[in-house]
Amino acid sequence: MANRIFSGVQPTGQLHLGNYLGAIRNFVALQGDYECLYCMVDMHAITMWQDPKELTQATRTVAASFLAAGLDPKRNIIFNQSRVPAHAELAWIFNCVARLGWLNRMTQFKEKAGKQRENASVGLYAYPVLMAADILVYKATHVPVGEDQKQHLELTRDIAQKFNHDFGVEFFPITEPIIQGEATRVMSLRDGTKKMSKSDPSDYSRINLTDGPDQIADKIRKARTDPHPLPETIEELEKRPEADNLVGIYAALDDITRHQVLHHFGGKLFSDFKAQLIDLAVARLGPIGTEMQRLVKDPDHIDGVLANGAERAAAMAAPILREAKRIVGFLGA
Ligand code: AQP
Repeated sequence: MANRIFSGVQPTGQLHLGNYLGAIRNFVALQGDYECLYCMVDMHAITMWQDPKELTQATRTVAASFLAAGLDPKRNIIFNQSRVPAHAELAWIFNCVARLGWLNRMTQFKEKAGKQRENASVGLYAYPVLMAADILVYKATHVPVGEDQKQHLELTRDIAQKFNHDFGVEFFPITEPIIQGEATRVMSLRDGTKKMSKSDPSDYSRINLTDGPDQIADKIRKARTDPHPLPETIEELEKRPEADNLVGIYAALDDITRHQVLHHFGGKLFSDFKAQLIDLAVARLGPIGTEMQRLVKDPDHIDGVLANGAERAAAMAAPILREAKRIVGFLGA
């Protein structure tokens, strides 16, 4: 089977450095070697309340970030999820394959629902099942994601395996995650033990892709560190979460290893290191932010890209969904 990639980003809130280094940048790197579908997962977004106007706008902004980061809409299929109903249809079949016990173990639901579990939407609970449908409705073989999505990917594999086993077929592939780079889990700039996240109330916890040079510099300067100079070894680094995070970000942005960063900066003061990190981050992220700002001013262009992508995605999904329905025994499939 040909290698095929699917990955999605939720159009919620501000896209940040974690989304970029954990996911979007890898999408760009993979576009030559695989057939790729990249999606704004708006149906996932509404598992938590979204203001309708902001959802529409955020969908365009995520699309703009994909294009600004270097994804070519001709070589890749770029679209928003809700335009291709096959995702929802396959998700229903998978709701009947996945087991409650499997979903009960999902840590993202526990984190997002928190103490308000009884009040969480059914969609938030079923989120990983829809994610499995997103991937398998295209028989995607690989999914580039950040570390936080690993458990959901395992569930996708379990669903594919159970479907194949229950119906005695070899229909869905057992998808492999691609979790690569030196920053697969970028942490908050305020707390090295918490993931950098769109929903963190502190804007200083993250670098947004639309932040200008002054904001990037200010946030990195204020990023929490410990009082010691940078460590000299990886073993020492791993005991210091804030240092580890900044070194990982530097390594990922410069396409080198943490080891190489320490070779250069080990024993130096954080103030020196941060000054270099600011220059690097501004050089790498500045052009993306500027291009995003330009693209969002032309919503017709973005809407055209998404409409075209959805058409191509729907055509690819249709025969796979039809066959899945036939396997299940749905009359008329
Ligand atoms: N901190 C991160 N480090 C590395 N990768 C990350 N990703 C998210 N945060 C980090 C990866 O970005 C892709 C798209 O994420 P998403 O928007 O679909 O999911 P998310 O996890 O909901 O993003 P946030 O920022 O963490 O949002 P909230 O605050 O709502 O929880 C995925 O590949 C993800 O792994």
